[in-house]
Amino acid sequence: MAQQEHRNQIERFLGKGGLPFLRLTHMSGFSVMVSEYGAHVVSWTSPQESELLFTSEAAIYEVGKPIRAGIPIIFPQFGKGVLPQHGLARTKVWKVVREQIGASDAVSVTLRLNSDEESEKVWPHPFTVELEVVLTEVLLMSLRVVNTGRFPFSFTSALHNYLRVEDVSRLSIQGLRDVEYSDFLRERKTFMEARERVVVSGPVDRAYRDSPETTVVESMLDKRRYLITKEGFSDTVVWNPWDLGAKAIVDMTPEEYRAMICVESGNILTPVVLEPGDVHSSAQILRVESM
Ligand code: TA6
Repeated sequence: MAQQEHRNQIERFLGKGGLPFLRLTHMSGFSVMVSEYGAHVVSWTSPQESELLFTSEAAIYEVGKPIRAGIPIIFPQFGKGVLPQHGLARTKVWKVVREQIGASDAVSVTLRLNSDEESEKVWPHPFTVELEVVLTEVLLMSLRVVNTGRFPFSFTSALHNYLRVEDVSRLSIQGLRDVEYSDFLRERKTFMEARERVVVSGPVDRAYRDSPETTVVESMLDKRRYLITKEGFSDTVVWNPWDLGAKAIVDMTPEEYRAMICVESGNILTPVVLEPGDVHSSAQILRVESM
């Protein structure tokens, strides 16, 4: 089959739920779709047009509700706490502040979210957070948090990657051996990972503390390997709700847990403390390889 020609470009359009989206295409044939609502990468496709990220068929595209897809941005609270689950960023409309189309290299977009009266009612800390999405043959995402207020604040954050796989029970996760983890399904008790290849055969929800820079997910049936490299994120979360968990999730169909694994880059177990005027930067690179 003749290889389709691609050129670097950015298109803007209204998509599901009437929400504004950007589609970035790279000359290599990779593309991503970013929702301005949540600064949420909802799709990442390979030159062969395979979708690499999971989206639930029951995903809801409505302001105020998180989208069960792709890479939600978690800030300033991971999980439960004083704020709604997983914080504020994923349910806010961000502003596109920069678009860049290089002739031969990257295609990128930067989105920004500022605190406002509404956010300060529930989280009384002035902030600016920016997400830069840079697409080449790999997908780079950088998160920059600025404390624009007069007092220090602390936050937790994550890039909540939903990787698409043919069958979650036929994958392995490498790079976590000898890393301590906090098991959210066992009262957050800590354990040491003994396995070279972590396999998933039931519900899993854990955060690996100070995990190595790169984690690798090999999906046998897809014959595909995902490499997740992080910087400025101390932890790696592994999550799959399995069948009973998925049944309790309204925006997920019962069998879909098989088609996803979340391997996330985050600052979760140790919150980041940010002094007034200070900036915290974190980033991840997603790569995909055939096996
Ligand atoms: O990252 C894992 C996790 O925190 C799980 O505990 C699980 O509930 C998941 O995120 C999804 O959260 P959500 O609020 O999107 O349903």
